[in-house]
Amino acid sequence: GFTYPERLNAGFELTDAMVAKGFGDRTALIGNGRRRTYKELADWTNRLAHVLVEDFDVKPGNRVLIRSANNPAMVACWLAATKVGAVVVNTMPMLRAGELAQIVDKAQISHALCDTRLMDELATCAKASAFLTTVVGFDGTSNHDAELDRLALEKSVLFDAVQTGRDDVALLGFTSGTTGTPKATMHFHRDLLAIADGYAREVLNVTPEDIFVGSPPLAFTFGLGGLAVFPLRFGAAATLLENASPPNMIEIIQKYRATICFTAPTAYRVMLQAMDEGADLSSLRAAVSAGETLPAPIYDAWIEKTGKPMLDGIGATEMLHIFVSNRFDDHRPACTGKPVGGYEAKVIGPDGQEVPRGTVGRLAVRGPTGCRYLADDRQAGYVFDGWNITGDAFSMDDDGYLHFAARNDDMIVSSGYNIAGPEVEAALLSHPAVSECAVIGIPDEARGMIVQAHVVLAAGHAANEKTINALQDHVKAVIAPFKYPRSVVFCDALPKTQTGKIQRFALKPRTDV
Ligand code: 3SK
Repeated sequence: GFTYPERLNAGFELTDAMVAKGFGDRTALIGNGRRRTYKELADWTNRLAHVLVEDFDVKPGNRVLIRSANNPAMVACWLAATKVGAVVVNTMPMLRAGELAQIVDKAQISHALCDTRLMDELATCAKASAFLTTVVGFDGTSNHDAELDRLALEKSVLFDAVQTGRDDVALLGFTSGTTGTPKATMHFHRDLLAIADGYAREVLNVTPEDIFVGSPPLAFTFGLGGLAVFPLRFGAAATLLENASPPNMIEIIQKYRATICFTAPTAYRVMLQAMDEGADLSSLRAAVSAGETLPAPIYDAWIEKTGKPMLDGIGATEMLHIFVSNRFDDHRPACTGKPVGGYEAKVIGPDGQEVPRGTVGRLAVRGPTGCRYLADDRQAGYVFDGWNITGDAFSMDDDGYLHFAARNDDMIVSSGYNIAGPEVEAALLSHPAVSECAVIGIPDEARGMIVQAHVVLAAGHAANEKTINALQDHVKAVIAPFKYPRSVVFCDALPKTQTGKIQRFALKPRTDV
């Protein structure tokens, strides 16, 4: 494990402490066409911290929601809220009012900092909320043209970060789980540093010369680690893209000579094609792939084209970040590697006992970070005897390498996003044309998986393209649009158990559409 002082504030450690260590003039963040040094970031976050305390009465322990796409202002808001001892909940821009309300209620959020371009859905949520009393807008384009920014301009660049304890909760990472009912995982100030001091130091060997790029939203702990904590912990730079499509990432890698990329296999497939067409991605020294199974052909093609391995890893919001990974000098195709320093892993059977090598079972892991659900009965199902029992099925070979077999749950992973089938079903069922439905993941060349909805129509509705479009638009309107069923098929009935429960596993992917 790692030892940290009893009084520890991760927001301070990633800003002012870095200036004190001599990184003040180095670039910390690149975004919205501007570079910001560590000194500028420290000053910016200190001004914001003053606003939070003096103008909005944020107290240590208050839960503060941040709503934004990936940009420097979001990172600054997160660091400032962390400095004042708040518990931060980062959220994705695509979330709708209903999804935000679930988060606000679960985490009892009192304050929200919101990119002014994304205010509508949050305002709808706030109007109906008993908890959310204060919503403040910030300028995600970094032109300082919103309430939070204007107030900050008046403040001092010096702020004494709250002396939080190393075991005080700093972050709530939300995960929708298989039922679609969100769970919040609590992470301490020390956890935020431990993922950098473990994975980023040991596996990536991050140096101040590194320039990070990637696609995961900062609202996922995968993105927050890879695009904020890791670079800032080591005096490196992060490039932040509001739209991290593969072409945009390719452009940024070439423009800034980025060295470390965090994204999903589907984006690496596009990068391989782009290299064939002349793109120069030779600056990348580390290509981290997680969130989806890495197909061996992509892994092989990457090595062939770049001469460097792709680093496949497995992480979880519950564990904060990656805990099993390949290494630059120790990697194999179709293999997720070995536990990251500080973590132990084993594969267990239904009785909780370790299974023989080569046998598929549930992956259990323990280490410096671990699952603490906020007020949730599901804690007992996830953590047993100090071991975190993940939702993934793996086998361990004779040499101790872990091999992914399947997800144990109903989660559909599409282009790196986790989509809970039941949530999509609930959205479909709220449309009058749907009498019954079930959602499954089906293989897809470009996205790994896509959502396929099997729908039994209500009387009077036609099984045609118009209805499909209407259902897709409806889902996009009620939940985050990335969750919509890209494939919709109609059927007369759904397979059910004798007690009437829908048997999703009995649904076969349909390609006749
Ligand atoms: O694989 C994931 O789902 C994940 C989640 C959180 C942090 C990191 C990763 C890779």
